[in-house]
Amino acid sequence: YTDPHWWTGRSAMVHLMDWRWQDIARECEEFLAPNGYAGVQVSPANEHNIFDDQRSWMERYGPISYILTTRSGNQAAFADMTRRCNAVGVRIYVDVVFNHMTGSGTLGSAGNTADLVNRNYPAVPYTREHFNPSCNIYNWNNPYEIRNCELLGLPDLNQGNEHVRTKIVEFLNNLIDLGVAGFRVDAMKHMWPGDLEVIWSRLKNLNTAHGFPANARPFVVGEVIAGYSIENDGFLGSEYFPLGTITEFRYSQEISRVFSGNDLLKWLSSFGEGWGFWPSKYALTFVDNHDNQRDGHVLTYKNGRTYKMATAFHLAWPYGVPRLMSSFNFTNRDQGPPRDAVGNIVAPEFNANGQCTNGWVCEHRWHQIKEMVKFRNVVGSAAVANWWDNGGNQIAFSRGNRGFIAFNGQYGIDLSQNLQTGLPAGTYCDIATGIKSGSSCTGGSVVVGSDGRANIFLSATVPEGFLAIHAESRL
Ligand code: LM2
Ligand code: CA
Repeated sequence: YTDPHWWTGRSAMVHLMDWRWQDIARECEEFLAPNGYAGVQVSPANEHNIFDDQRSWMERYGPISYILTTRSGNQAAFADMTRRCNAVGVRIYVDVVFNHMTGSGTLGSAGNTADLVNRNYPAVPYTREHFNPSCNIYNWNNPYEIRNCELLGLPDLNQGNEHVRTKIVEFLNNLIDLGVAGFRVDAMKHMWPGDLEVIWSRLKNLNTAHGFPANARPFVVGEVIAGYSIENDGFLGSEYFPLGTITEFRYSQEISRVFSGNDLLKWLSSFGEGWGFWPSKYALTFVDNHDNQRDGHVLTYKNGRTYKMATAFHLAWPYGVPRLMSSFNFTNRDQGPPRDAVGNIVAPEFNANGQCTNGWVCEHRWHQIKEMVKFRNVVGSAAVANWWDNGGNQIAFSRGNRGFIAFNGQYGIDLSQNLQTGLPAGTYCDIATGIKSGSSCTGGSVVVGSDGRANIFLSATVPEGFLAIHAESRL
């Protein structure tokens, strides 16, 4: 469950939060595939409660049934998306919510209803006997409470119940039939690993008609926050390793802390297992996700320069399975995605530079981020080499002889050094400031000598804060 089934030469996924299926299909064809993106995490696809006038994004984490009709489209549109994205080598991972059902709102996006008082969800169907007895999670270190009581007061399904297992398996197998490559499992730490193992064992192999090899198992990223030690959390994240990868929240917190200026960049030389994070194979990494980008503790699109630097490091560094965030603009936490007068989600619109304009942020289209995805694809599995730092906030390293990147996070001090890039001699286009266009570069360039060394200059005020060159940016 740890293989994301990426096409050869691709290496990063992006969460297109709250995009419609038809818009994702088009984005796969027109932008993601041509720019080497490997996959998309899509928002929950099953029927959810309709909240209020604001049509908050949170709606989609309150299931009403497993019918695939949401604000993003219906099952036919979902199937069209997976077919078109798989055809161009972009995998679809769907956010699945089955720890709980909605605890508010009684009308669903497919027109079904819920009777909250009686725990009645007829479109599944679930009734009271399928839920755990009602209790609050008071002690987050108690493994029984976090699994069997109600997260945020949401009615908690009992995954030990045979009928519940059957309904979840049917739901996930329907998505597999429709061509998904895997799942983002919401609230995974609130479900027992043993119950999930039974459910996983009943899942089909991925659909070969969508280009997956025979016997391929779905990729899984489980939302598991913390779980660092029995003492702190009452359970271990490693209990979930047999089920796939899990979200490495420490990665998000620490990379944000470092690039916010609260720690030295030089310590990044051991980022990953060296910082006590999960083994790389089981770690899903991100700078921000749809939850913590709203909490103000991590870097997000709102930070601009430091966010681009953190994301560039994220993509340049070989640890974990990287997931990028692609947001809609928000000014309050609960705000929903861009919509029209009657509440329907609207398609992203693009300016002449290909940047989103009408409320969608589209970080994945930002020049530096798009180009760093390419950097990651070009360097492939080449090892980190030629690490250099100034003892503070200026760092540089290569990925074998395939790519080289330097960061200047030192306030007020230019980076001006003659450094070993590991690359063959030549003139290279700096992808942070430009792109290669024929035999010239639209931005800065770097001249690498026959000894692999180059004069690297990054002024303290350069907007991007980093410089990167790779085998395919050679002029
Ligand atoms: C997650 N991961 O494990 C999601 O990433 C997160 O976004 C979800 O919460 C959470 N688990 C449950 O799926 C979000 C939001 C919550 C919101 C829920 C459900 O952050 O604030 O809960 O979605 O919409 C809110 C209230 C809650 C209330 C619920 C009504 O906080 O008290 O429950 O709405 O359905 C009665
Ligand atoms: Ca639970």
